[in-house]
Amino acid sequence: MSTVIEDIIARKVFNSRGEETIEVDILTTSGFGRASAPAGESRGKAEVIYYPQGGVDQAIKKVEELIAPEIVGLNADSQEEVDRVLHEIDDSGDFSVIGGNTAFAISMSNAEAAANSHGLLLFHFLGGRTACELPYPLGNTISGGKHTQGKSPDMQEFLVLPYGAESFLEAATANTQIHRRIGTILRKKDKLFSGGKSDEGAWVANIENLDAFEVLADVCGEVSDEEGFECCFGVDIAASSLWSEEEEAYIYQREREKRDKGEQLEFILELIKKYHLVYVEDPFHEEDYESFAELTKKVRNCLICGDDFFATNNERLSRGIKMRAANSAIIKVNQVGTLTDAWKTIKIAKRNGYVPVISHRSGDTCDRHIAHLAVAFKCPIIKTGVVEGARIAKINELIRIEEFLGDRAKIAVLPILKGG
Ligand code: 2PG
Ligand code: MG
Repeated sequence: MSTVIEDIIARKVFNSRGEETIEVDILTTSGFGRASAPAGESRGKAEVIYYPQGGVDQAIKKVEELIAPEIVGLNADSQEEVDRVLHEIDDSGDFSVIGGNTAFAISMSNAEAAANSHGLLLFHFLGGRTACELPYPLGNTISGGKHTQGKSPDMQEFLVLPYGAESFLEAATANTQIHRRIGTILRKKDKLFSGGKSDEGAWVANIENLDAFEVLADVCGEVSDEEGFECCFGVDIAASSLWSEEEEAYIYQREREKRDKGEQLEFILELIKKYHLVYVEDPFHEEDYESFAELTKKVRNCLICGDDFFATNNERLSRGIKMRAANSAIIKVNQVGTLTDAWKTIKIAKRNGYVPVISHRSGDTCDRHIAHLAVAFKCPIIKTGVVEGARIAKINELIRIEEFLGDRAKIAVLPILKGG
């Protein structure tokens, strides 16, 4: 079988928000791969630039005129070489010439084309025969912050993690039950609640931050008892969107509170303790390495995860590791552009005991690749929502992978139990 790239086709499609995005097909002599790029709403400053000036149309032109002549003829098996050529064509450092999402769609469709040429599923091709660990699904149940409009909590995502489940299917089932039940409670709590959901399919309600934690605590407790395993929860504060440089404080509009650096640290510590949070993402703005390190030192059994903070960027992660800032890192391939770059960041994270959390974007497509990356790269958590088409595409793919693996499938090992 031959894995030589014969053609590359780029087109404009839409993401779950109805925004234009790029999709790429790669054809080899004996296979085919397709990938479309997602988009974030709350983006880290260190992320690559999604598109060149002129948007998706310009990106497609770049594929046809600049990229195709260099990529066609390469071997799809050589992922690193394909990704290196993308960096050679665009050596801006932030992919502003061809677009980070252009690089993403090419890199990912190449991986799939290679796997398909060998007649293998992507996770098997990338992870080898030993790849048989399923991640825990970390699911968004209540939205706030930049992911909502109008009245809602200041914090961006209230997340559930059914840590005690023994299979992916069991875990995903618990998440849907928790999500549904939270909807019922919100109907009672917010008289004007109309069942509205955010881009990620999480509920949007007129409640305070702390109310959201109370609802989560009640529902997770109930579902844990019924299911007979622990369903824990956490939060993505997305603190860069609360931080005011002028006031040197985090502005909680909903609570009418301002918290300086020290107060924010105390507040987060109290939340972890009171609600036994097992996961806290971006509790500080993306340049505050010191506070990340301070918090990490003070907690046990709780993942302190960097998203905007690390931006899947291996240099930022390495700096964080030196300071022991955070103990977990979100991995979003389109924050860096290529699969090789993201894989490098995952390896650095693992080598240093940081838990990699592979993640969707708030504006996503029905692309299922991150489900495969979670298994291939042994990421013990996948953050991909609970309901909504683009999220379910990934959840359902993991259910299929678990079935495909049969007796060999096992759920990931996570070095957390209870926050505190
Ligand atoms: C986040 C993500 C995904 P966005 O902050 O973790 O939930 O949001 O894609 O908007 O950056
Ligand atoms: Mg985040």
